[in-house]
Amino acid sequence: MFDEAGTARAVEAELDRGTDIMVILNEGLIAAMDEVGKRYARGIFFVPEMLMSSQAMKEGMSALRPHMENSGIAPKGIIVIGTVKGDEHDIGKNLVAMMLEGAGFKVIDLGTDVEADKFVKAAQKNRADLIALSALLTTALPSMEAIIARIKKEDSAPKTLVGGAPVTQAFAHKIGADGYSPDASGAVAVARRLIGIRDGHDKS
Ligand code: B1M
Repeated sequence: MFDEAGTARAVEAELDRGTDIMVILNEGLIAAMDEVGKRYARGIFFVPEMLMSSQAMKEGMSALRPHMENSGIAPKGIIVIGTVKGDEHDIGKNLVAMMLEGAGFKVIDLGTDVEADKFVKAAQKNRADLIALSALLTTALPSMEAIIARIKKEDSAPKTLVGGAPVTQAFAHKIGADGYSPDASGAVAVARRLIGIRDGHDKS
């Protein structure tokens, strides 16, 4: 569970065996992090264990990344992504970014703890089609709401997509986000739909 090199080796071994990338992700890496979260909630693990696990997860994702990027063919749109202000969690956001890249989008990743103005400026500079916001802490949800409100003040604001463990469809609707997905693969489908709707035709 805390074995960074071992996690990357296990991913590579599964890839060599021909195991589907989504199976490695969902049944291997994400399932392991779910278990870490459960143990943290029960007081069996503490922050250092969560950190060590996240390093192992990142190594596993690095081993998967080249295989995911291979599936992309042509740029389909430009997406600015980040974890909202007040939240440092980035594994889910990185996964969403990786899958969007793999699906052929150009992704500008602003990292974690990102303020509203930074999203807006990056979107303007890169002429982004979509801004994607991730949050893992319930305490970061008001920040997500404020960022959406700030983005919507812009003339011809890009579409917005939100997600992360505490985010629900109802919350996304309440704060005025254009799209919501509970997971990374769903985020790709929603991004495709939103970018298609914005331009009146499918960019692909
Ligand atoms: Co923290 N943490 N953490 N943590 N951490 C959680 C989120 C928590 C649920 C643990 C728990 O209590 N069971 C809890 C939040 C409780 C709450 O808010 N209700 C929590 C807490 C409390 C904290 C601290 C406050 C702990 C402390 O310091 N006392 C602190 C906060 C720091 C901060 O942000 N300011 C903290 C710190 C950390 C670490 C730094 C140690 C580490 C993060 C390392 C990193 O990200 N680089 C960490 C970790 C690893 C976790 C858990 C264990 C795992 C999160 C994760 O990466 N999951 C987590 C418990 C859990 O989630 N089971 C927990 C795997 C990842 C693939 O899933 O990010 O959910 P996830 O992404 C999913 C979906 O949510 C979705 O797609 C992904 C899968 O397909 N998704 C999107 C995510 N973003 C999306 C965006 C989209 C669409 C879908 O569109 C744009």
